[in-house]
Amino acid sequence: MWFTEYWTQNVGITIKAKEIKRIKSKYQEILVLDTYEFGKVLVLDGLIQTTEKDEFMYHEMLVHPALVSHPNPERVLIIGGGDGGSVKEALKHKSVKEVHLCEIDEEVIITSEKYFPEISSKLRDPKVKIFIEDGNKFLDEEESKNYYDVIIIDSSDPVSESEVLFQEQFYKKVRNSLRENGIMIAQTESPILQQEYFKKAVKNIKKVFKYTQVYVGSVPSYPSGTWSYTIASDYIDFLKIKPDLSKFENLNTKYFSDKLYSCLFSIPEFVKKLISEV
Ligand code: SPD
Repeated sequence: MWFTEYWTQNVGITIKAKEIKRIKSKYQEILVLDTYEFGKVLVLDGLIQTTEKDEFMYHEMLVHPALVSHPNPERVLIIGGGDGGSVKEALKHKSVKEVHLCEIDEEVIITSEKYFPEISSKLRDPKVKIFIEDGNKFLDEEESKNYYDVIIIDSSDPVSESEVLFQEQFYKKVRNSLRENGIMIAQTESPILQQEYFKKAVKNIKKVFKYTQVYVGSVPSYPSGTWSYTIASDYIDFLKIKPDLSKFENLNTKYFSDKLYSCLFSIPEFVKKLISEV
């Protein structure tokens, strides 16, 4: 049997599956595909979120640039990311003392623990605290204010519940929840097939933070295969810092590296042009 995700009205990705499991949660339809090429694949409301084959490409690029850029990241918040891939990467950094995961849909966590044991393997680590809540509301709580060193927005695409996670008001709440030297990193969609989403997210992030940089990476199962990430801070000028090499040690990564970090912000000209238009 075949599964198709429509990336636009005119193009999509089609994957052959041995088996498809369907779970209906309070928020969305969850599919777990057992595929020939991508291993197990997690799909939310028709959109691929995680595949066993390429999850490292996305999660490493989402998590490590922010964690190596921060001088001493101890408290990390992940909004979304119920599959556990970002938690797994964040815990590789020795300085990290606590990781809060705020996922709106508990069923995503349950499904990931059942079908993606490796990706979700660190969700029950003693440093991890899971909150089943709307990330936007979570940041209204007094305890969140001025608390985190790094906030990772591991959202799905800006539709339904996730739409708010791409808005200026939300990024302001993120900024207020960061303490000194705080850094936010957000996935900001495909700069090829989702240019309007990309530009809107970058525009809103730029309105809120003093320093903002975009970088791109490859994720074959995501629209166009080229994905963007936007890192932001009121304290850290990403173009000026040079993280200590020891921060890259023992990360055991398959995509990210110190060499990659050294040219992270050398992005393609067409992406620079899109940013100049926001
Ligand atoms: N088009 C899919 C974009 C999904 C980005 N977030 C995925 C969450 C995986 N942890």
